[in-house]
Amino acid sequence: MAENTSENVKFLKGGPFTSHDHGHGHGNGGFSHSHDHVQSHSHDLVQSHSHGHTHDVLEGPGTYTDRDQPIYRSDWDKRAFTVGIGGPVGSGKTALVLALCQYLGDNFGICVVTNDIFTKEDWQFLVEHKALEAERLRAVETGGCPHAAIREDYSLNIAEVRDLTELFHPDIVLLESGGDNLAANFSRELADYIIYVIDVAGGDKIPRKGGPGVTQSDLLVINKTDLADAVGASLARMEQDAKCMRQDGPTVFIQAKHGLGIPEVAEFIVQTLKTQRGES
Ligand SMILES: Nc1nc2c(ncn2[C@@H]2O[C@H](COP(=O)(O)OP(=O)(O)OP(=O)(O)O)[C@@H](O)[C@H]2O)c(=O)[nH]1
Ligand SMILES: [Mg+2]
Repeated sequence: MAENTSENVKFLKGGPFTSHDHGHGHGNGGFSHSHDHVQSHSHDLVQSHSHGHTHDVLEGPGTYTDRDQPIYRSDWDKRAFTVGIGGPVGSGKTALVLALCQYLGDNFGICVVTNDIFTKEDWQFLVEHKALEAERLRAVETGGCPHAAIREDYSLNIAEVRDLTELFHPDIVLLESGGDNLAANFSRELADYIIYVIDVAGGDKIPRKGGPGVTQSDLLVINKTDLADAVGASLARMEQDAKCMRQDGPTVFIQAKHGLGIPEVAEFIVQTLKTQRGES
């Protein structure tokens, strides 16, 4: 395994001076981008601000059954299967990424891209814990609201996935979003499979509060079940609310830090990978 140093891992920085050629702009100070879309899309942006990106104004949280479906594609040799892992700050996204690398790493080629606002903290954590060879771990510094880099202008992340695919031909690239709020969710054009991580410590109200991550992710993960008693959270209530908010879409309870529930999460990922690659 290669030595884990900051020198042998790429660290990218987003910002207003990055410029690519693309058909639509986002009203963010000249930051436009290009990517090879399998499907074209448009953004119905109601508001435009000048703080780095624009915000979608949501009419509602959407529903699991009507969520954007995975985009059919066959360019796996250019862009590996991507798993987006989003969720509020501190819910356990990085702990889940580490656990998935450890669980899947022997049987699947894995790479990881972390997103942080102004640091490379999560990348550092994964390097220090030897989640993978350091070369397979990349950090994107988003420099703004994290959801911009996973939904509105995900060109930096797509570029990383393409580069990692060319270098390592991985089966799976795990993309960790920066910690965000309940309004954030991955673009389907970036993530083939979308996991949203919330935690018990946030209170058992979180599933019923909804938001696109809770309602429209392919898999809702509820982490830190070991803390339920400490914070007075009812897991049964969370399960019931999640079921209701997601029209019976899947929810898995885990303890990422202790490796509990990880095989179940991994199984969802692998099944979807096989289905999308036409292997099952
Ligand atoms: N008790 C408990 N703590 C956990 C569990 N999983 C993660 N943690 C802890 O929760 C804290 C936050 O975990 P992270 O994995 O950094 O969370 P994150 O969602 O990646 O955080 P950001 O990227 O900063 O948004 C860390 O101190 C973890 O050790 C768990 O299952 N149980
Ligand atoms: Mg993290």
